[in-house]
Amino acid sequence: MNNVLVMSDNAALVKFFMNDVFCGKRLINTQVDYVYSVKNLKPEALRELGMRSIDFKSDQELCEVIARYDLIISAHCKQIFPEKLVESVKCINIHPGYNPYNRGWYPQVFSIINGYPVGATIHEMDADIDHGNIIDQQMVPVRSYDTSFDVYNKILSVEKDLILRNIDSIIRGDYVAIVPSFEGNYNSVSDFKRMCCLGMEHVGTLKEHLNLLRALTFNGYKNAFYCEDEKKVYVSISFMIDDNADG
Ligand code: 0FX
Repeated sequence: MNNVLVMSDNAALVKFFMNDVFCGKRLINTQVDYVYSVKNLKPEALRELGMRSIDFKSDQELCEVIARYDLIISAHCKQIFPEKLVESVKCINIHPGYNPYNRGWYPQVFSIINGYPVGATIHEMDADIDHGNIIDQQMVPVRSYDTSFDVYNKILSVEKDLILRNIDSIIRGDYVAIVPSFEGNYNSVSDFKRMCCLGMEHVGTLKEHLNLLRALTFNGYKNAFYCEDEKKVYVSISFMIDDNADG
């Protein structure tokens, strides 16, 4: 019997794991538990899925996990996995970026700005963030009029394809993982927040400014802003595409 722990702070991905990945024949020899990280401040949707939180900063919880599980799958998880964990149990990360480009937070936001490839990666975890050997990955195309939201939705779709394509070999442990050929770069959530404050005197090309605004446009979030009359003015951008270019 394999004991698998799925750790995720993303309810859509958890539903996918429950309904489409760990279902039917895959459950014959596999016991799967689902947890979210203690850092998650809005866990209601995950609780509704029957999940409980876990805190890897608690040595007791960490030791219980190490003793119980053969495989841990991290899927958009907000807590960093400690070195002791990744060195004791096989830990695999599903990451919404094309490693090693723009490792860390919100890869598509940074890719829209710096032009680095973006997509999804499944990789072995080591003590650095989004850093281990790559099991499989796929790029998504980014058009000049895609917002962060548009690219993110393409990434989620590719992530699901990658999971289905690799899950059996991950459980069997007979996949081939490749060492990334360079270190890549890392972006933090503070890098993202700094970008959200628009420098109104900033000088750049129109393309650079369009890229900045579409990188910060994501349905449901207020990101880019400037201040006027002691108020924050939030800015997002929309593009309208006319298929009939001659019309
Ligand atoms: O589930 P997830 O997509 O995962 C994110 C990071 O992309 C991932 O690299 C990290 N390992 C994980 C812990 O967090 O998280 P989310 O639902 O918070 O964000 C989804 C997208 O929403 C993000 O790519 C950009 C956008 N977003 C998110 C926040 C919180 C914004 O545009 N503004 C925001 O304030």
